[in-house]
Amino acid sequence: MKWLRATLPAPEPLLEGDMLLYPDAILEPELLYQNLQSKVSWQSGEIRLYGKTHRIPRLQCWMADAPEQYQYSGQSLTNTDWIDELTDLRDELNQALGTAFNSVLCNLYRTGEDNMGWHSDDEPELGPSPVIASVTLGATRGFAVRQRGATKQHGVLPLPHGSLLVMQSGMQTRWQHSLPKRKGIDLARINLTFREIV
Ligand SMILES: O=C(O)CCC(=O)C(=O)O
Repeated sequence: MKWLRATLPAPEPLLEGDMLLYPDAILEPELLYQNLQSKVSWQSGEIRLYGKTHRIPRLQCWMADAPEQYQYSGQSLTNTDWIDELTDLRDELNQALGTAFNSVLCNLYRTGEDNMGWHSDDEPELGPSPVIASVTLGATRGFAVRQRGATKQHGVLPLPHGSLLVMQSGMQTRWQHSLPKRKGIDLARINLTFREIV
């Protein structure tokens, strides 16, 4: 099954080209959203911060060719088997973007209460200047960015159902991002970040 538009429209460059937004990139976003909700083995993880264990405010699942474990933002993720939808979409993205993605981190934000804190995706496993493709399905949520070293938010980009955001090679060294809580959202959102573990 094809999930990515064969010809992507010209992207909207943001942050001086560190991010490219393709608002309508996924061909059947509703079908992909439903399939992922039911087929991905969503897990509830824990994180240890300052000696205390906290439940992560979202569900997640990590699929990769290798390795067994991935250290990500203070947690250790265990590899699960790929599902067909995501190997298809990974291959289409690699073809369209000239990337070599070999893993995907899936996040399920059940309601507007689920969120992700400020971080850069700068784990050593990703190499010094990773390109990351981020696909959004379901609820539109704001993707917040701020400069690394800053405390003030630079802006918030709403990511709609079926969109593709490509974080280019300079993004993780210059910027941090987060997915803040948003009141009054009952619809779930799925985010897929395709990465290359080098
Ligand atoms: O859900 C999002 O759009 C952000 C996901 C993210 O920051 C990540 O997977 O590192």
